[in-house]
Amino acid sequence: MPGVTHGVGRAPANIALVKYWGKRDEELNLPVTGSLSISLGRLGSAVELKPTGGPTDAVWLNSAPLPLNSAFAKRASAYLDLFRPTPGHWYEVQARNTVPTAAGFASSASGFAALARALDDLYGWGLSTRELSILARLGSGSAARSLEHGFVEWQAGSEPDGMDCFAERVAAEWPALRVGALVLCSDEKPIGSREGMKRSVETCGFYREWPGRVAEDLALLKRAIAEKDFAALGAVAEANALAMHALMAATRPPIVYALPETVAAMRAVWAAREEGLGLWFTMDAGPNVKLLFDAQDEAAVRARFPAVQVVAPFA
Ligand code: 2P0
Repeated sequence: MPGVTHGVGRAPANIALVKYWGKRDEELNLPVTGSLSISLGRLGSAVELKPTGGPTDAVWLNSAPLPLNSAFAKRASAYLDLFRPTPGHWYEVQARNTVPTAAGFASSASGFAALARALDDLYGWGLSTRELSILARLGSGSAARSLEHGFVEWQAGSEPDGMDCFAERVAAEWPALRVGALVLCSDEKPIGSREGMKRSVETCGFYREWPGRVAEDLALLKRAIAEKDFAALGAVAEANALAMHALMAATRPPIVYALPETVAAMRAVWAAREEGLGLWFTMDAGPNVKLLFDAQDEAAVRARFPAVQVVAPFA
């Protein structure tokens, strides 16, 4: 388009309270089940996108050029292949994470959601949030949930082309909700989510139980959100994360992300709860733990977990 020189986009990171683990279509990132997340407000990604002369794409992360064979640069280029007006039309991607780098929050979701917004801005498509969610999903499944703030539900859909597979905001505000990141290890994980969930679908003996479990957990979570029942929200999120990690452990070869520090943090949460503190956790495809609590308990949580990084999703 003449005169259009660059596009920009921003998107929040998100943490799933009911998890996505397994696809029915690997090319379109269509999930087996729905999922429901909380977006992390200002923490996320910002992307600036410019067509360039080439001879390749140039991908930058936090002002540093990424090697073209790095995982993120390869995934970004493969995604941009879907949109090049002509072969050999190259882009410069300047991605910035506004998540503290070591905070342990996934950046691929906010990165691809921000990139979808930057493409929409560059080409002036004027896409709806629903259409942007579909577009972002093609880069990374969980990116479908990073187009909105607050609670976001991603519908699994059933159409083979995925046009009914997008995420939408759940109409609810919960200003006192806090998410705390406990960064226990920032080494690269032994196996990425993409490969791990594929392996679980193919080899986990009770993967067939998972869709029913997710359907129940989604219903419980939506009721907890509607009723502002924090204990119910925490209980379903923690149980769903543990069920996902059980699927991972029952995968062949097994996938175990937890480290001794992860188990110690889980036990510390349970001990705090025994003593009456309203504290729950969730975990993703890695060893770090995310705490869920109410703002009124922040001092008590910080006293037990001095290194916690606290996020107020509705601030
Ligand atoms: C989630 N995770 O719901 C789950 C919980 C990890 C554990 O979504 O292959 O990076 O790009 O669709 O989105 C991570 O998976 O995988 C993820 P792809 P993605 O947040």
